[in-house]
Amino acid sequence: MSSEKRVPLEGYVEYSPEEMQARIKAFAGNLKRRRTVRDFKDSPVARELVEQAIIAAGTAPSGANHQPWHFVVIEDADKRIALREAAEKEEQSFYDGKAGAEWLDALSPLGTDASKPFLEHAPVLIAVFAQKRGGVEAGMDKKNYYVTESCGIACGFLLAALHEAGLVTLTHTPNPMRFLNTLCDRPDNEKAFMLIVAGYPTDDATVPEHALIKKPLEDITTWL
Ligand code: IYR
Repeated sequence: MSSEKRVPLEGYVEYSPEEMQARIKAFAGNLKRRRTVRDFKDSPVARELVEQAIIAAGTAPSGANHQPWHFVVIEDADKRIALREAAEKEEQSFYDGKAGAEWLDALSPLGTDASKPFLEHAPVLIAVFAQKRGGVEAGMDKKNYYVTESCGIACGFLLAALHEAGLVTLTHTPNPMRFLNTLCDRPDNEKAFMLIVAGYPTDDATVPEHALIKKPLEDITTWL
């Protein structure tokens, strides 16, 4: 039985066709400048920027609108050091062979290794947790749906928002991420989904050339 109640659509803005073209070009052009950065300054980030970015992430569509995510913002220096130590331990075994030859080969143009100094030096780490159970309001305990898809979209919004604010980011997925539950004091029914590092790039920050290769439109699109 449906308990549906409907309200008028509010907030829709109709643009002229010219405005639409200009807006989408500006938006795409802006996102095109986003790079994953690993060289962070230790300059602090204003809390309001992170809060607004999380507000943006929290508007993502989700299964049954249950919003199956929780964002833990880690600013505390001791916590960042502890996180670096725990992540580097996992990464060491990953790079020492657990990853397998094909994976390590795929990573070689990025030049990544087990050393993760940015986890200590970047001012903000956002650990995103995925919730198996929850509901449309905090404290509910219903089954959540499409949790991975929902959290993936929310992380996309979060990355876009932080970029829009003028910060640089790194999506980091230490594997396994169980240690994040303890470190962030999150319950067992939540699973660490992604760690997003945010801050300002150092003046001499570099990115791998490999990262500049983006598939052209015709390679990623089919029109029927
Ligand atoms: N989590 C590891 C390995 C890694 C995996 C992928 I796939 C990347 O695109 C980048 C890194 C690390 O952070 O080094």
